[in-house]
Amino acid sequence: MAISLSFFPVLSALLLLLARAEAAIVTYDFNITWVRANPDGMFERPTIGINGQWPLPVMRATKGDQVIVNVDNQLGNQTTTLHFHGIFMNGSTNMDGPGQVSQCPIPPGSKFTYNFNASTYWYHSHDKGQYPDGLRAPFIVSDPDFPYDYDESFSLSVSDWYHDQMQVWIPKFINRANPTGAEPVPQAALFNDTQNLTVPIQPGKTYLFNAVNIGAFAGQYIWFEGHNITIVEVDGVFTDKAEAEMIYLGAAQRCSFLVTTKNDTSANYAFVSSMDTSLFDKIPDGLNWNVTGWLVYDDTKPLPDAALVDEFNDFDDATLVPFDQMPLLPEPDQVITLDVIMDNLGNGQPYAFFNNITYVAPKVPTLYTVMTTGEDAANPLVYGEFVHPFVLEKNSVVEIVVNNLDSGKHPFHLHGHNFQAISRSDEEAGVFDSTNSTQTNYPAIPMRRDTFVLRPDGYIVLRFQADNPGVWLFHCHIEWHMDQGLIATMIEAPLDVQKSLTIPQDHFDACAAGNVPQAGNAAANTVDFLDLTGANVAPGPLPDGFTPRGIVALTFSCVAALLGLAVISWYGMADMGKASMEAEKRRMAQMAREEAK
Ligand SMILES: *[C@@H]1O[C@H](CO)[C@@H](O)[C@H](O)[C@H]1NC(C)=O
Ligand SMILES: *[C@@H]1O[C@H](CO)[C@@H](O)[C@H](O)[C@H]1NC(C)=O
Ligand SMILES: *[C@@H]1O[C@H](CO)[C@@H](O)[C@H](O)[C@H]1NC(C)=O
Ligand SMILES: *[C@@H]1O[C@H](CO)[C@@H](O)[C@H](O)[C@H]1NC(C)=O
Ligand SMILES: *[C@@H]1O[C@H](CO)[C@@H](O)[C@H](O)[C@H]1NC(C)=O
Ligand SMILES: *[C@@H]1O[C@H](CO)[C@@H](O)[C@H](O)[C@H]1NC(C)=O
Ligand SMILES: *[C@@H]1O[C@H](CO)[C@@H](O)[C@H](O)[C@H]1NC(C)=O
Ligand SMILES: *[C@@H]1O[C@H](CO)[C@@H](O)[C@H](O)[C@H]1NC(C)=O
Ligand SMILES: *[C@@H]1O[C@H](CO)[C@@H](O)[C@H](O)[C@H]1NC(C)=O
Ligand SMILES: *[C@@H]1O[C@H](CO)[C@@H](O)[C@H](O)[C@H]1NC(C)=O
Ligand SMILES: *[C@@H]1O[C@H](CO)[C@@H](O)[C@H](O)[C@H]1NC(C)=O
Ligand SMILES: [Cu+2]
Repeated sequence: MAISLSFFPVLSALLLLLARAEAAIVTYDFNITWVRANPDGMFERPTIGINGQWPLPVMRATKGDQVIVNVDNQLGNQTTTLHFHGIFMNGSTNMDGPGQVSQCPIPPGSKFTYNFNASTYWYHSHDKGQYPDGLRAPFIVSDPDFPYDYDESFSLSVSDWYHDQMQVWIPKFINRANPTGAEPVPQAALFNDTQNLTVPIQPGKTYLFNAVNIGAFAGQYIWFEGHNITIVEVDGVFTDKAEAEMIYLGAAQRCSFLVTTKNDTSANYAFVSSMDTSLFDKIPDGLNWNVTGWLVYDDTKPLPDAALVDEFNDFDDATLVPFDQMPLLPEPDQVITLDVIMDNLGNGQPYAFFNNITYVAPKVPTLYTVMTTGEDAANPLVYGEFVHPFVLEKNSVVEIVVNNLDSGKHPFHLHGHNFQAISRSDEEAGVFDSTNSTQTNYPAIPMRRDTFVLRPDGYIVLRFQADNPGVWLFHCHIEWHMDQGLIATMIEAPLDVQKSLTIPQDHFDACAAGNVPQAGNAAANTVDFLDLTGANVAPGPLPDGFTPRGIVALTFSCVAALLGLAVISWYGMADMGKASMEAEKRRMAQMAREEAK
């Protein structure tokens, strides 16, 4: 797993003055260590800390600063990496962080330096599904050109929280005893890695909140009682002001907003984040999926309970307009269409797919394949089928269409870029039809961000210009779905990367220490780059004629109530022989008919 760091612009007149001076060098020394923490007050657990502390430090820099992060992996029993989420890593794709993509995972006992220039935001692990274990925090990048006035700013993280470690959860989740791929439901929601957060404020002022969802799974509805909020930035892109009563932040999304306080101090006000329970297969008894904080005008007055909200009326981020008014990019040179499905493979385990391909990490980090395969680096074959590579031409306009053939929401994230989010359908709209002029009626000034939520059984259309040579993942930011393989790899201008990039020695040292090959194609073949023999592959498909989705749907809609989990587990554990599956299918269909009577 890797750790992602997100950067939020924090601005003030003071910073403006400072920033006009020379770009600074900001250095962080991060020993990654196990600590113990109990942020929801219900359970103390081992959590991944930095320099013996958790919550993690909020990283801060000003746009253009050179940031150096010296990582020392002192976990003892896990590799790690850091991903600086939302930072474009323009000219430094090797500093982006995903393990086996742009670097080797950092083995326990090894050191590794990230060195990059801050564009705009959080940081988190991008290795071992690890960031939900605590290795994530906001990264605030101030921009001296921030266009709006405010008096004071706060960073504000929201997240879900699990009591068990990912090394415990992942094998239970991707398991044939969980054939439907039901994601583990978090135990709590957190604000700023705690609950009951109190925020002292003064009347008649304007506060800027840099909010980031650093959670693993749950999207969150966020609102402030008695106060509207004014959105001014999403994912590092300044927007025209937009007033909202409530926002929704999918996993990994950021939003900065202004809150203007009242002129009287007669009461304090709750603010709430509510996990999107539509993502949960079931709501466990006793779960509180909300977390409350308070704007405290007067600390001698009570902190009122949050009022219940009947309906979530969240602001539609697709209607935002970027402050720079950048127009719609021209017609694309390359269109990449990705169909999302969740399904089982022959081992009975649940996986996630783009176009029937589930991501499997290559033997050689993809960037190192770029660097060591000469002209063949422009041939997608060398990266291996299960990396799901797309080679992009320098400066071309690329359109990504994602069709959701699944009934869940997915927050899709592109590394290395903001994309224009030019279309998003409602739920149940079906697949995108590029010949339908209603669907291709794009806004003249589309909003840009780096993470965009795809609705159930609908589609999104994204555009960006390939002006950042490097290796960039495109993936769902729900950690469970990443672990299930919902990832494709954009290999942007690989021959340019070869010419311009130098990889520092400590990056190779991490490979050597972890016995990871550093050269050749995805199979580590350094002689014949087009020979992928021995490359990592996904498990084989289910036998012909077997349709687990049908059975799974039946199991849930009709049979679960009758037979309970025993049937689901039986299904998962059963031999995947065709005859027995067909028999089971008939049995289920029969039961469904009986149930319907
Ligand atoms: C926050 O307050 C609620 C209600 O009093 C309480 O149940 C919960 O344990 C508190 N959380 C923490 C982390 O103290
Ligand atoms: C990191 O760990 C090393 C070795 O234990 C220690 O010498 C150093 O002071 C630590 N650095 C920080 C910033 O805590
Ligand atoms: C790694 O170490 C932590 C802290 O001691 C421990 O809680 C965890 O179970 C260990 N993980 C594995 C996979 O052994
Ligand atoms: C970072 O900025 C410095 C100074 O502006 C520049 O010399 C350097 O090339 C930049 N690094 C990258 C990776 O772009
Ligand atoms: C959240 O925590 C960060 C780091 O401790 C702090 O700087 C920030 O002010 C906190 N935000 C709020 C709203 O209290
Ligand atoms: C918030 O905005 C809505 C409409 O956008 C408006 O009806 C409501 O009165 C506003 N509330 C406050 C507290 O300003
Ligand atoms: C507070 O008072 C100032 C000055 O009288 C006024 O401009 C402002 O609109 C008031 N703010 C609110 C939220 O009522
Ligand atoms: C969480 O908040 C929502 C919105 O107010 C409410 O409908 C729901 O009942 C709350 N859940 C719990 C467990 O309190
Ligand atoms: C995925 O597989 C199904 C069933 O074999 C097939 O109908 C479909 O066309 C495939 N989709 C893609 C994008 O290849
Ligand atoms: C075109 O798309 C719109 C919006 O999704 C839909 O309502 C309409 O039925 C489509 N038209 C055709 C001819 O498919
Ligand atoms: C990367 O930098 C080049 C110029 O050095 C610029 O043209 C391009 O727009 C940048 N790309 C991104 C994504 O920031
Ligand atoms: Cu997803």
